[in-house]
Amino acid sequence: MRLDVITIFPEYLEPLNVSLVGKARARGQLDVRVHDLRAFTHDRHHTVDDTPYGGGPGMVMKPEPWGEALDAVLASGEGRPVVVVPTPSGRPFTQELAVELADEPWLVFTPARYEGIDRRVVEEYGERLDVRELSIGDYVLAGGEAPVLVMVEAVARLLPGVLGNADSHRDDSFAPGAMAALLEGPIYTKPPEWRGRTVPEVLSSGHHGRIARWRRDEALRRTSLNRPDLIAGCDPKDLDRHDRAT
Ligand code: 6GU
Repeated sequence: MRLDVITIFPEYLEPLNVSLVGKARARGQLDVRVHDLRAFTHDRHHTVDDTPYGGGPGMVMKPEPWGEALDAVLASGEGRPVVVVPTPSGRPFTQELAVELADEPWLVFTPARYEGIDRRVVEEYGERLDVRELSIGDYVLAGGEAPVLVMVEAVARLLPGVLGNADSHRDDSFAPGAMAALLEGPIYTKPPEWRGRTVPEVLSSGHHGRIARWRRDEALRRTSLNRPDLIAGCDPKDLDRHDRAT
């Protein structure tokens, strides 16, 4: 998979060299290219922003540098990428969307600073490309770079061969399937006792049926505590007769 990121803070994307994404890059499974938006300006001050039409606080990113940068990135590859525009005004980025984006051969991210990018950029490229305005949650960040890190990590770990174990994301919270819409319950490892705290006995019982039941009960308990909205949105058919309200 190829990923391009156009930003005025290329150094903000340094974490893409670390851990899972960094290793996927080193192995050649991810081709990540970070571009400095200011390289696509022509004035002495490398201006990327200007005052908003209609007045109001803050600054707006000018369309010309984005147009030049996107044209250069598009011309450097084959076919049409999906363009992801991070913005708190976008649709929610979900696990379902991560799965969908993980199937794409090429993603281009356009994280903005200031109040955002001149609307005409999304209009212009939206006529030719699949442009997705996406938000990572109901809070406002100072720029789209951190959301790009979030979205790239969510997508990259789904690529074949990136997470050592192909089963690792089967039971993810939010993964489609048997545990659909339930959060994962608590997990334990050795030692069997730590500061007087023991591991739930059932987990050492070797009884796979009882373990599965216990895990589902804990998942239901944690979900009703932390995300009651997910229980409310649950298809009753996905709850079995042993599932109890907690
Ligand atoms: Cl994608 N961008 C910014 N600036 N703030 C956000 C966001 C994105 N998602 C949630 N808050």
